[in-house]
Parts: sequence; structure tokens; C-alpha cells
Amino acid sequence: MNKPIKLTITGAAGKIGYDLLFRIAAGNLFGPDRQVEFRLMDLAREDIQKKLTGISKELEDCAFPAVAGVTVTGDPREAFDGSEVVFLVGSKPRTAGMTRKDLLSDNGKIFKEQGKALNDVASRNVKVLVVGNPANTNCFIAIKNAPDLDKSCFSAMLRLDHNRSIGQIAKKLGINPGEIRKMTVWGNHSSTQVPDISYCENNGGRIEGQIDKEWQRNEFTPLIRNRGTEIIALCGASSVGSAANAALCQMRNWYSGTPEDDWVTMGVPSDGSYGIPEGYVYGFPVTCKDGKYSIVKGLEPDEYIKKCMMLSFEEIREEADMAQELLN
Ligand code: NAX
Repeated sequence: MNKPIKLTITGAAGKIGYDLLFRIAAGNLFGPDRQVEFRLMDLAREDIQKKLTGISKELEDCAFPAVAGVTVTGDPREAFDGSEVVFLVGSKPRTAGMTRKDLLSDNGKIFKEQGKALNDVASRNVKVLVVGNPANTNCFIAIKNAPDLDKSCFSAMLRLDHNRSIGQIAKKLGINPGEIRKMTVWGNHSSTQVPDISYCENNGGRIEGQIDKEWQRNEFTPLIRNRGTEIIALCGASSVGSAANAALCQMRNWYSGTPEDDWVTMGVPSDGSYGIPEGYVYGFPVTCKDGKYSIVKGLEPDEYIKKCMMLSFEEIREEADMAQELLN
């Protein structure tokens, strides 16, 4: 029998962490028979640790066969010790009226400290998915603080944007979302992101020929870019169920691979592809195999998309500049 997978969720006492935890424990990430040793991490505050203890008892009460053990901690080193799969969710969520840039000063520090702890104690093949916002830049900060880990151990979550795009295309065409392949969201997980349907296919062939350009530019793109804000306005809090689902989808593809003839969007350190300078964490189409991701090469974005891609990159560069003191 395989050894249990060591898996950490930070911010496990928060909304996304809580939702994600029970889905993984139920077998939605590795299958119901693959055992997982959970490390639930959140702030070391007494009230929060008490809540985590309560959550760990709830997990016991589910009697999930896949749960090999649960540790509750406020210490990142204990949380990441030997970890193979890590979800960095813990951070402040964006609230109404707050930009993602406002978040950087509060949340960036967390990813510096956790990057260092991962560097020191995590498995050398760890897969770290950064969910906490601003996700691309927090991931960049964590990478810079973990020089002994390969940068391909890290990715930032752009899967919610990817899934939102597929959901809207399916709705527009009146088809099942499961039919849609090769969606791409370039850039930053922010209002500058570039949802690009140019390569999307369904059973009827290329999607582009089935949807007019005007809808794409004037309705679809703004809707996807502003969906997070729309959810905050309606629910009074940022996305939870769809965010936990996206984290699960992104890690599942990374761990188990992408289907033949398809790809997914992940925020990954650029290798210089598509004119995005090396090292910056940017949304790219990727395929995954044997636990590794590779950026899809050879696509030819049109001039309009290229311009939008560079604008989103400029925002990422600006955020990285603002985070200078956290980079080493
Ligand atoms: P919650 O406020 O419900 O939970 C956050 C948890 O993180 C809290 O329990 C808090 O105590 C904990 N925390 C704070 N600092 C910590 C630290 N240093 N170490 C460990 N834990 C710490 O927020 P929630 O709704 O769960 O959102 C979590 C993060 O996900 C936010 O940054 C949010 O902006 C981000 N999101 C990212 C998305 C993406 O697509 N990349 C979409 C959804 C979400 O907005």
C-alpha cells in the first residue's frame, strides 16, 4: 500500500480552507482509497487553534477512509514538515472596495515567512498552490524565499478564472461545460486578466466560429474580470465554494495530469514564453504529466490579445516592484 500523502492547508480555519478540506478528505483529489495525512495550519491565536481543533473533530466524525491522521498547528514549520502537497490559502480576503494591491502589504509578509519554512522543511518535490491574494505575486514572493526548492514546485491559482470562463461559454452556447476544451486565461488573477477563447474547442469544432467577437470583448471579458467583485457584492464575502473547487481542480490536474487533447490554466513562473520575462508568475495554458506542468508553446495570440497580455504583465511587474523588500 502507498504511504499516506502529507498534505497541508494553511488558513484551514477560514472559509475556503474548511470547504477544501472536507472535499479532499472525501477523496475528491486523490480518490477515495488514497490515504492522506492532513496538517491543518492557521494563526497561532488561541481562539483560532481552538476552532481548528473543532474542525479536526468534525473530520473524525466523518469517518472518511482516506484520512490517515490530522495535525492542528499554528507553526508553519510543523505544518510543512515533509509535506508533498500544500495549499497556501491563509491570508486576508479582499473585502468590498479593497483592491488586490491593497492586500499586498498585509498578505505579502505571510508568503515570505511561509516560503522560507517550505524551503527548510517541505519535501523537495512539493507541489505548492498559492490561493491567497494577490495570488501571482504571493507565489512570486514564496518562490524567491525558497531558493533551495525548484521554482516548478510552485503555482498560483488561476483556475477559478478558467472555470468561470468555461461556465459562461457553455451558458452562451447552451452546451455542457464538460464539452469545452483548451480555455486559456493569460496574466494576473485580477481585473487585468485576459480570458482567451481563441483556441477553445467543443464537439462542434472551434468555439470562436460559434460566438461573435463583440460578445467576447464587450460582455464575456468584463464579466469574467469582474466576477469576483460581483460575488462579493452579492454575498458580502469573496467566493468560497467555487474557489475551493478551483483549488481542487488545479491540484488534481497538476498531480494526476491533464487529459489528452486539452490543457488548463495555471499561474506559473514564466520561462520567457510569449514575451513574458522569465520568473514572473503569470497565467499560461499548461499541460501536466507525471506531476510536472509545461507551458503550451506555439500559440499565436492576435494583436489585441497580445496588447492585453502585456498590460496584465505590467500589473504583475508593478506588484513585484511593490513587494521588493519581501523578495529576500
Ligand atoms: P477567510 O478570512 O475565511 O480565511 C482566511 C484564513 O487565513 C483565516 O482563518 C485566517 O486566520 C488565516 N490566516 C491569516 N493569516 C494567516 C497566516 N499567516 N498563516 C495561516 N493562516 C492565516 O478567507 P477565505 O475566504 O478563506 O479566503 C482566503 C484567501 O483566498 C484570501 O486571500 C482570498 O482573497 C483568496 N482567494 C483567492 C482566489 C483565487 O482565485 N486565487 C479566489 C477566492 C479568494 O478570494
